[in-house]
Amino acid sequence: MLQVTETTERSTSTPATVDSFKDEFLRQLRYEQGVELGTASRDDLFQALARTVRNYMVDNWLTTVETQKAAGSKVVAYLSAEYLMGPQLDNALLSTGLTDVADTALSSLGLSLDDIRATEVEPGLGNGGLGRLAACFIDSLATKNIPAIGYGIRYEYGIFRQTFVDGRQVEQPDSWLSNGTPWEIPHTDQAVEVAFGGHTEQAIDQTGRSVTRWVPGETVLAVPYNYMVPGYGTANVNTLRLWSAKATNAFNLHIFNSGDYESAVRAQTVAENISKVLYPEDSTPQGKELRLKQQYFFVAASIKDFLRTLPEGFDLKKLPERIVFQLNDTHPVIGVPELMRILVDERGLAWEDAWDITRRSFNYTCHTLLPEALEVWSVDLLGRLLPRHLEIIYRINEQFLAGIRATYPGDELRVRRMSIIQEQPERAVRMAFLATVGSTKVNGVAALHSDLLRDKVLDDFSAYWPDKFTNVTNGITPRRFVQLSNPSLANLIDDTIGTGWLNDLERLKELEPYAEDASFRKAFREVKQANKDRFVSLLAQRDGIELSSDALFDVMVKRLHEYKRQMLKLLHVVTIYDRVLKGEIKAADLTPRVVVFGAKAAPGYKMAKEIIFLINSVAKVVNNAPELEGRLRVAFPANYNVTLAEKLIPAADLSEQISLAGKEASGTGNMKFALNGALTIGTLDGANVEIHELVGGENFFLFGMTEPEVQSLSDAGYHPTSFYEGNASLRGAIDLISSGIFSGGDRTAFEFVISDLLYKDRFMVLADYQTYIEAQERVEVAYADQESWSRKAILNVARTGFFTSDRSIQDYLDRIWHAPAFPVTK
Ligand code: Z2T
Repeated sequence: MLQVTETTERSTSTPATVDSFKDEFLRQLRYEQGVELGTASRDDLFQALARTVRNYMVDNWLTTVETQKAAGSKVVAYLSAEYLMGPQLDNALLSTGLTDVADTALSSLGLSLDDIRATEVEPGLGNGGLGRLAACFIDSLATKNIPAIGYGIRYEYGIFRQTFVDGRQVEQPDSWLSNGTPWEIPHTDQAVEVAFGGHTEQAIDQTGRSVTRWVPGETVLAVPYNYMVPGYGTANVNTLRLWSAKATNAFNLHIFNSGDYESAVRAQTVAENISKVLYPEDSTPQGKELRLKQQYFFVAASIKDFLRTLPEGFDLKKLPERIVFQLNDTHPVIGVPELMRILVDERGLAWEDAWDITRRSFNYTCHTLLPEALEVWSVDLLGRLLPRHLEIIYRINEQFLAGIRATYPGDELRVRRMSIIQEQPERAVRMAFLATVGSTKVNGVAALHSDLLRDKVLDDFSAYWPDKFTNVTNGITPRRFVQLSNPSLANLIDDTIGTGWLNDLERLKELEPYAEDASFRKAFREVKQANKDRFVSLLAQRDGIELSSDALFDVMVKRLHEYKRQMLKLLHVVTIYDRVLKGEIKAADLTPRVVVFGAKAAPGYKMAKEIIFLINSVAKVVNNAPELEGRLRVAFPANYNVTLAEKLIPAADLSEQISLAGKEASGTGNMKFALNGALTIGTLDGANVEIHELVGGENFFLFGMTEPEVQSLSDAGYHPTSFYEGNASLRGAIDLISSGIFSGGDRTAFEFVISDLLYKDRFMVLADYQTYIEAQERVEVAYADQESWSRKAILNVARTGFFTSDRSIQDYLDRIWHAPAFPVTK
């Protein structure tokens, strides 16, 4: 039998052979799934295979946990309400080095790894960029041997499954756990209690001091579920710990004692609802009570979980040497008053000491600039749910504002601006301010974003604490988004510059000279073509969408949001159609183009849902328009998720990153596309600025206003109607939509969208229309010269190694965490 030692010894402590792998797989199938090979369902096969691979990670995981504990090294605790992990099997095979072993073992049983991997249901425990970033970061932390733990929530239902009914989005529950998941290990015995509600009272402690005590109204259990997070090219396997809510024994006792069995059971449901479902709003929090409960639930459990690992008698003043909590946006910021409560109320520390420890233990990453995306919690709700925390927040605020008054005597306007408590339209806690006050460092997620945070959103704070503010530009894991999703490109890179670049991504620079090598360009184009073919057959099978792969693939995938401007992309599509209908251009002269959209709308976001309906309506007509001679196709596969992204991104020629400048904090899809050899058409927004700088202006289709230009236009008074009136092509596109041609003659069907564009257009779609169309014309010209296009595409790959999340993590380490790597030796 084939013995694959070279790849397996690196990271598994049990060297796997094809035979031992096969034995373990068959054992799993028989004794864990309880089926015969001959009658096993696809899911049986997947579960058995996944657990087989998982078990090859366990030894390294246990060793990692033990060695890190013994060393007492500093731990990075990443606190995130979302982890958008994507399918796990391939990544586990890659990091254990077992891909070939598994493939051979399964083949010898007459099974196909490809078929089995396609059955995996991805855990969609996130909305979009923020959740996917958390997943990339824990991958890089493990790869870089950093003692780290990811804490989050094990939602029973992740992000909804999107379907289209008559072109409109309909949400279905994502019951990703219905067959169970092989990747988790629950620890009911390690559950911790989390309290809510009740009131506070004054008490006298043993030393005769007056102390505040929180007398909660209810408690729930937080049960941890562990997921292994294997590093790549290392034996290090870190932990992702997701909490699930369970009713406490008190609930069960209650069931016994009360005659009212029914309402007792109902109370149990209430407790367990906490981790029931992920809130599907990206960047527009709804202020729901259950959401605040979720936040406190996972943060309180996580802090307790970490504190109990400290040795008896540990001097809490040394806490910042042992842990650093990273707040992934404001969702976990209730951890700041929670740690204060533990230190002051439970551990008896003086307020000042506790405050010093707390501030030194937390750091805050902000992910937005949109004012409506900044979380606030009404004082009413917070006081009801967490009365002691509200008192602590008040005291933090009092002290903080005393400092402001001392520095800026008489400046009460400033005090009101900076207060953690807003007064209008209702008294509420500004979570971003609490996070800023309670943290050592505050970072934005791309250079431009960090500048705008410092100079606009949090300018008073940066004036007061200039050293608090820093930048860490986002990144993506090249293991998942190059090696796994684009194996053909990865192979070509291996063959060209050798291996080792996957965890040293700047080495992609070595590809630069090959941009001038015609045979490399040809090979590179063949990779892209093969990826298009692969995507086309996937879409035929997945959605029944028939496409030609012989076209420019123009892709816009991201959450549906007005600021991201899917409408601008759609106006381009409609403009082409309009010009062909009017005979201004000949269909035969068009570069065949496939426009792919992928986007979920928050279920309560009316405008976003209407835009989805409009895109689907335009697609239906355009795809059947004989005038276009099949030169323009619009595909909008439903339920864009990580699984689809991994197939779609490698197939793209053109990456649409067209948000209004100053609105997209970073974007991370933009990085994935560039690293897979797509060219970007984009504005100077978020990380586009850095991509543009790195790849060079000749290799990027730049258009649109800059952030300062947006600001001046807005200051001067923006009137979208004048752009409509002054631009015939734009008028043509908008009029075509209003004509009813996309709605069976109904001229009012898209009024909601169109009248907003004409009279409000908060994100200045009409102002950027002309330069966008011109940039698309440059795309057409550039694509016509395939050799030159390939050169540009190759340079995009070669010059974007900076965007590995390994580099982001190194920046966090250098600028914020200062936690040493701790390689695990087996
Ligand atoms: C989110 O995905 C992002 C920002 C949010 O602000 C919330 C969510 Cl759920 C509160 C995104 C940003 O929009 C995007 O620009 C960025 O790349 C991503 O976070 C990761 O930083």
